[in-house]
Amino acid sequence: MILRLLIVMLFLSSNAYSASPVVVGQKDKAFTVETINIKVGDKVRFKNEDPFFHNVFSLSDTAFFDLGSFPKGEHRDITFDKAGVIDVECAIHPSMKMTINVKE
Ligand SMILES: [Cu+2]
Repeated sequence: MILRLLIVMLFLSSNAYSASPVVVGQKDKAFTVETINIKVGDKVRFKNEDPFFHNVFSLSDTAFFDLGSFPKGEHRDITFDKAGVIDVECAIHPSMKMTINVKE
């Protein structure tokens, strides 16, 4: 009984943890972090902190996405459900690159 209760508590606390996203900002035409290490099921928030648009995308097999153009102060969230390496870029600023490592 106690073991089952512990498992339920662990499950609930791990869910609460994954609910808060890892923030990757776009500031001064660059990503605020070069690399992040996350786990399958984690959420990443791409937040534009520049006074102009960014268009964050990935052509990686692990996670193929295009967030579209979004202005200052806005963000887009993505939950990563597959392990692997993801190269993230900006369609508007070719020098912008960062990497997401998703582990099981
Ligand atoms: Cu950009």
